[in-house]
This record gives sequence, C-alpha cells and structure tokens, in this order.
Amino acid sequence: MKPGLGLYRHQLTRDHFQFARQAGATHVVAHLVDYFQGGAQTPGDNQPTGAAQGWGRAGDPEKLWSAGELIGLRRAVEAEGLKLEAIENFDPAHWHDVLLDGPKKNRQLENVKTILRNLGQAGIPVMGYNFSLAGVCGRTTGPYARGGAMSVGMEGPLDEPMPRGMVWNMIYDPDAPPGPVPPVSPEELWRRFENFLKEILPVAEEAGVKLALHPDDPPLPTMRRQPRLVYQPQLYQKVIDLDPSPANDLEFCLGTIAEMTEGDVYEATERYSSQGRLAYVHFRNVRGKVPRYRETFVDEGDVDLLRVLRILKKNRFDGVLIPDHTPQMTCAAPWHAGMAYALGWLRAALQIIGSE
Ligand SMILES: [Mn+2]
Repeated sequence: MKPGLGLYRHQLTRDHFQFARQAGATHVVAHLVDYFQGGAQTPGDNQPTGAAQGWGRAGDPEKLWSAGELIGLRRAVEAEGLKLEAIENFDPAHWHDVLLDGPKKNRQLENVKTILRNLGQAGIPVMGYNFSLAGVCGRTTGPYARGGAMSVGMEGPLDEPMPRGMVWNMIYDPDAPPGPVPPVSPEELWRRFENFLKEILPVAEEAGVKLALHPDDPPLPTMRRQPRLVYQPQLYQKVIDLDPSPANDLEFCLGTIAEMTEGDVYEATERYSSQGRLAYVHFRNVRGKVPRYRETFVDEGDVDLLRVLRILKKNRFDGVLIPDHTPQMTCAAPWHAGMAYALGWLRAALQIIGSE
C-alpha cells in the first residue's frame, strides 16, 4: 500500500510536491477543479464547506483539461520523486447536464470522454469522480477535533432547495433564471448514472483509465431535496453490479462510509477490497454518523484504522491511500501540519502491519 497526498488546484506547486515527498507520500492525487473561487470559504487551505450558495463558481465550460496540461502536471510531480496517481473530480462546468440530464448532455458526455482520453495519453491511471446532484454540501466548520482543532462536520440535514444554475455545490450558470431545480426520483438518478457508465466505461477502458466513484458525502438519502446515489455501504455493490467493466472502480472514502447509518466500515472494506474494486482510498476518521458527525484526526475517531489496514492487506490491496481531509492544526501552516500528522501516522501503521 502506498501513502499519497491529495492536493487542491492552487497547491499543485513544486513546494507542495516537495512537502508531500518530505512527509513520506509516494503518490499525488490532484484536484483540477478550483473550489475556492468566490464561495463563503473556510480559512487557509481547509477543505471548503460554503453556505447555501456552495463553493462558488465552476470553471470554464469551453476549456477542457488538455493532454499537454496533464502531461506537464505529471512531469512536475515526477520531478520531485512522486507519481501522479489520479485526478479527483470533474468540473461541473464540463458535465453539469450529464448530472442534470439537461440539453447539453450529449456534448458533455463527449467532454468526459475527451478528458479520459487526455488522462490516458498523459499516463494518469485513475479518474476519481462523484456522481452527485447536490454534491458535498450542508457541512459546517468548527473546533470539532482534538484540542479544538478546526474541522468539518454536520449539524443536521440541509433541505433548502438547490437553485437553478447550480449542481455539485457549484454555480455553473450565474445567469440562470431564479427558482429551484425540481427534485427527481432516486430511480431517475440511477437511470442517469447507468447511462453515464454505459457511455463512458468503454472509453475509459480503451484509454487505460479507471473511473473511481466516491460515495455521497454527507451520506444522506437526500440533500437539498435531491436524491443521492451511494449513501449506504451496500449501494456500492449496486454500482459494481451495473457494469462489470474493470474500469468501474471505487474511490473508497472510509470517512464517508463510517458516516453512513447502516452496515459498518470493516464489513464494507472487506466486501469491496475482496472484490478488487478499490482504485484508491480516502483514509480519514470521523466521530458520529449522519446527520450529526465530526471529522477527526486519524487516531481519535470511531474507526480503528489499523484494523482497516489489516483487512486491506489481507485482501492484497496495493493502491494509494490519501488522508482526504484532516483537522487543521493551530500553527503557521494548519493544513500542512494536519496532513503531515496524518501521513506520519499512516506510515507508522503501514510499517507495523508490514511486519506482521
Ligand atoms: Mn472522501
């Protein structure tokens, strides 16, 4: 198993790559969507939570991530002794009508195919994504972790409807007419998802790229009155069973799975790692379950992460684990300190289980 570090778009710099290497990461997962444009944001480099208006503006709908740009990124990562394992998340600007079944859907399915082909050309093996209408929303920031470290949590459901022009917690059309996006049924959401897989998986296979699905975070059956796809552990099986393609993989988020109300995180780890379906793992801890939970340091939440690593080892998982999120530590570099702490803990844990 390989320790990695996830970096937001503004962190794709030589300094951050060196920091990752110094903290013991061997791999990088890169976000190319800029979540930090104009929403109500959290301080520093903490993960965005945003308010009812989400994280802010989506990117440029006409500017897909090119093979040249991706190759440049891979080379910059490799120049610091790391490997670029994955790109995490499509930009809502590129695929909003795939999620919403809107008029630009067919053109935007082509966008997704182009991006996957570009990843393949750049030698990036995984594309992480989150097939979600409301996206990662409804969370709060507060001194929730040990010692009052700033972290993210949920204090209750968010039922305020999603405004038109918004999907995946970002604004893709600031000029959209006022009014809410009408709610759809869970069956309709699954129909859209199945159609997406059917269109995209053959292209992913041909490009040599695995698609890795993140579960819905926070994992409630609905958010902002829209249904959610994977909000209980067993729904991941439904995803796998929809299409047997080897490119139909999971971005296995331990924190989100631990926040789910059914099953447990150890059973889910056993079930999906034994099927060889984990593209990479979001390695983090949490206390509580939806609709009330708090993200914690790796060693203080409900999950025994050492036990999780032993299950992964037993099932011969050999992929990348990234801290995903961590609480921010009180110092001049809160994000860096939190990530270095998580990576140090992970490396020690990997040494222990490696010697067992
Ligand atoms: Mn995650």
